[in-house]
Amino acid sequence: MQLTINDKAYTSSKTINVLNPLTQEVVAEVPFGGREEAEAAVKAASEAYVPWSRKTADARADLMMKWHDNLLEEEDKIAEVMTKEQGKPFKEAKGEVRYAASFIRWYAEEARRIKGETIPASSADKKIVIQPQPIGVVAAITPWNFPAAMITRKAAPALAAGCTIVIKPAEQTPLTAWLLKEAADKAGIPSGVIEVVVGEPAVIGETWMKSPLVKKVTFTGSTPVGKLLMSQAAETVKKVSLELGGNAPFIVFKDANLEKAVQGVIQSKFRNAGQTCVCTNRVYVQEEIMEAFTQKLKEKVEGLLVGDGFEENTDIGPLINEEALVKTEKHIEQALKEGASLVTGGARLTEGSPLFKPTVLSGVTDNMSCMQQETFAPLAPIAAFKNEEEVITRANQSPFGLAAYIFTESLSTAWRTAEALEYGIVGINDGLPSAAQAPFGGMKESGIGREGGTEGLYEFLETKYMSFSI
Ligand code: TXE
Repeated sequence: MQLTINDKAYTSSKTINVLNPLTQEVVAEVPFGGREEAEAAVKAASEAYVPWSRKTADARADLMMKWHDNLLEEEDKIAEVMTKEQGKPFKEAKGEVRYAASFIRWYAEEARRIKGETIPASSADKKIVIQPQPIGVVAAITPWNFPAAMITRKAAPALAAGCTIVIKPAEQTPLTAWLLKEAADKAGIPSGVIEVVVGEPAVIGETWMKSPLVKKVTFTGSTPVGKLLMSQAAETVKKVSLELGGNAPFIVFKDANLEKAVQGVIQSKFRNAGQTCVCTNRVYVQEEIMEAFTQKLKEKVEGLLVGDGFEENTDIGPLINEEALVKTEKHIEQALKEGASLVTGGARLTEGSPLFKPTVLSGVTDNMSCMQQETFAPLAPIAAFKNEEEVITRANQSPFGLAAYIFTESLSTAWRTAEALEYGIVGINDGLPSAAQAPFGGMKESGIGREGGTEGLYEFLETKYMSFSI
């Protein structure tokens, strides 16, 4: 695989193998860059910044739309690579390519609507004009769970705003990132506007955080790395957007439509093998319906097929690596030891397999690690609750605040609960609340800033005001 920076091929002395998480076969060997490559990318992005930011919004939007079209044209090719390096079912990978493209389209349209305003000044001979301007070169560090969408959700608003961007994809999934870059090149997006560097995370991160040329960092990944980047970014006072972990509560009130609620858990918990930051992590069910709900969920979960993502009927692929499997096993083992019951699943498909059976636990308590930490696996722990006030308190007892879900047929219960939850995203009878036009992001330790929607665009814009004396 030929990686380039500023159109020049780079062959780092170090390489890494990209592994197929299902078979452990080597999908590709790629150069693993370091400081030199990180600096070269920033230099290229910095040189490309002025010409790109001075293009008309129409010109930027047109190029972005070509990028969008290229992604859709190459949907199968990109999805195939994604399934190989990440493991998610091919049909889900195709869905992700379309989702990734939807950010490009939405922001291409939005690029044309970046506008300022005038405000009345204190005297008649003064005019105050507010004008948003691109922030400059942006550094993006992205995770492996959504190898395409996490890139376009950052790159599309950056490009629309007039910024250029350097991207370090996760070392597990560099190939999808590279295909996105190729599609951008083919669209005619000038060299330097998007640069992708595959390489040493800590070295690249530190180089970019120290660089005065980088004006903003946007990161999706684990909380410890987010905190580290934020502290490094402080040195040059960069603008920071962080999308970190979650611990999503899924609350089912006794008046909920059970079919819908069960479907909501399936969508929000088992998609991508449970490796999604908005994944349901704790299911709270009102005690009156506990038995009926658990039985229905058990039936649905037992209908999910675990296997090779290239098999047409596969619903759940492998977990990303052995570490993720061991963490899942530990969470289940600890919960069972402390009194939880196994409803279904609970183990790998076969001994040593990277495939984990979709699992439901009942009778869990809030102090168990599966309720305290993001398991990031197909594990749904269920706990009972008595009333609204109690469940809101328990749901909010977390340092995280990304997504929450409420299932009820009562408008007033939904409204009161949604307002009281300390979460950036609340799905109400909806297990799939993410959308390009919505401001995705979390409260508390789940992050800073929003991605998607108009809010996501303004993360890449500075506000300037000009005061005219006329
Ligand atoms: O994350 P990391 P990991 C959560 C989830 C998961 C856990 C660990 O709970 O189980 O985090 O996942 C780059 N300087 N989420 O280990 O390490 C890394 O190369 C600069 C939630 O994969 O944070 C990759 O590109 N960069 C989540 C990116 O950070 C560094 C998505 C994410 O990897 C770095 C993924 C460093 N020192 C995991 N160290 C979500 N919010 O969706 C690593 N990286």
